[in-house]
Amino acid sequence: MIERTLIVIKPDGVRRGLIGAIISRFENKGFKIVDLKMFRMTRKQAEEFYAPHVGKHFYEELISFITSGPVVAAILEGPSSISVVRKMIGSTNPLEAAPGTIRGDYGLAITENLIHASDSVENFIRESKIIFS
Ligand code: FUP
Repeated sequence: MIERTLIVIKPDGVRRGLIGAIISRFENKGFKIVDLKMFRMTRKQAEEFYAPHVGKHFYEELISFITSGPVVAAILEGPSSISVVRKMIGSTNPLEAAPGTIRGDYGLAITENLIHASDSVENFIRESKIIFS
């Protein structure tokens, strides 16, 4: 099924000059970029975005990291994009992410793990409203 998903290249990915390398993977795979935006998340946007994680031990660190510099958000379209893109980014912890995935190839830290991708249609709708509306 053709569907859309959201990716966010986090501040570490932008700082390290990996925007092109990361976006290329999705283009090379065949996904269409239907929207693209570089911006810095406000604290309010970050709190809405990460609302499901309120109260977790890493929450404050996550909010301060995601607002620490610009991010690049894109909406990708293609067959089963939500599950395929999740596979391409790899496990949350880059130390456990398989080689060949983005986190597996570029990351070593769980908070600074380079990229976010929506994990369900509901979260795609919720997250893309926060970023693109
Ligand atoms: P993911 O869907 O793979 O991005 O991971 P989660 O939604 O479970 O977590 C969101 C973000 O919280 C992760 F990208 C990184 C951060 N996090 C931590 O910093 N420490 C943890 O123990 C778990 C997640």
